[in-house]
Amino acid sequence: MYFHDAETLERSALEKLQAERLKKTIELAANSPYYSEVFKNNKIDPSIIETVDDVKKLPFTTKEDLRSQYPYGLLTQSLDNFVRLHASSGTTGTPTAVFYTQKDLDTWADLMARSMYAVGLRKSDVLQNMSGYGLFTGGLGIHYGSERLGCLTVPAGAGNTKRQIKLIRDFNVTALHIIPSFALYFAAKVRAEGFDPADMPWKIALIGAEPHTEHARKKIEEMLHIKAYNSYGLSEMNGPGVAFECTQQSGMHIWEDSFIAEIIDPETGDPVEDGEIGELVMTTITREGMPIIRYRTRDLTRFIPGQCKCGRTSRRIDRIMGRADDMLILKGVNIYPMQIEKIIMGIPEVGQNYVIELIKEGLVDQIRVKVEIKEEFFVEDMRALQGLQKMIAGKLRDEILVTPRVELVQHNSIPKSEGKAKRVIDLRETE
Ligand code: ADP
Ligand code: K
Ligand code: ZN
Repeated sequence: MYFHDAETLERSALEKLQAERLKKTIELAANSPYYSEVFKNNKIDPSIIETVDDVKKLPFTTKEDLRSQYPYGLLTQSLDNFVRLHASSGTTGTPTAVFYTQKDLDTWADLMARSMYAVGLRKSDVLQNMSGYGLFTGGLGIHYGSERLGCLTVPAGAGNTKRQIKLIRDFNVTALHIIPSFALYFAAKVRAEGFDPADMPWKIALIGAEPHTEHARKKIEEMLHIKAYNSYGLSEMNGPGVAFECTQQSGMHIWEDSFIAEIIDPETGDPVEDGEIGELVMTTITREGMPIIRYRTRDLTRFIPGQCKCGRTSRRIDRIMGRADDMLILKGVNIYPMQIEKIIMGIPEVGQNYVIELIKEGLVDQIRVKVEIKEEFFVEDMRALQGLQKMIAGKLRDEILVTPRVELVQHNSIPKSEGKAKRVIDLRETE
């Protein structure tokens, strides 16, 4: 049933383990130029940690801190002990670099293998990794995890859908790792190549790396005839394999024997009430080369109360609502891109892609949602299109409380990137 004993540890035993590992982490981190300074200034040493809750006594680490320490400021050992580096994809600015010792890579591969096991993958599976390789952790991270589990692993990389389909058919691929915004596009391509997704050998898709809604997941599952599981991670915490859904599909288990997770109010830094939405803060407790303490992920989510039916004791987080950086403020109302996705993905006429543009109308900010419409609905009948446009704008207003501009565009007319989708584009300076 489970890949590792830690998945079902009693809470008290798990928290004791976390506290021990946190103590050890502080000891290790003190060897890095950055934390030795931070600890000195804040009078921090391992003795202040008695329970896992004492993590709150430690200062936060932000993306800016990592940037200011670029590249080596957080390393606890001399560079010759490191064997790999990754960098965040830089979706929101200058990248940050993360370094791994061989032991760190082994820990990561184990966590990844555990994650894949939790959704039903076994060594008899054949996994095709359709995410880009390179500095992005979704390539090698998934790859080594899949090998660790014993799956035959096809390092297809991103793009070239024709070749992807051939590999899948030739090698009887049973599992895909694919970015959600690409998955819908891919499903359409499979049909366009003359194949019925129902006849393909795949059963399981690992989707993640970017925010997506439950609607998008359902759409992916229907269009590809596959079970899709949410995979969460970030390079600062290794990469994928931080939190993962199990077959229950009811939230992502955080691997708490490796990470301490908190959810805070991004404004005050205080913990939110259990079940409330806030910013996820993570501390590594099994990483030796580059431990990171109380990292402000900028990702918004909540702890799901209660225990999962699968029997794992680790807490679960809800799907990521978006990044704090992606929040739009319009007429005083906070709007998250995922609220918009939730609505438009639920409309049958809507195709695979959309983009939210931030524009200026006169002196005020406005948003324009460009939505691709399925081929069969993109009729020449202006009146029908206007009706659709109005309906979408109305549904969006009900959700986000302001009425956005809605522009309907033809199927496949919004450029599709092979990596993470850019959902919000700021055009206020350019239009
Ligand atoms: P970048 O910040 O440049 O995208 P990473 O490649 O490290 O850097 O990506 C990590 C980020 O990707 C996370 O902080 C989160 O915002 C997003 N992300 C990763 N997995 C998911 C997921 N399953 N759902 C939503 N967002 C995700
Ligand atoms: K195998
Ligand atoms: Zn579960």
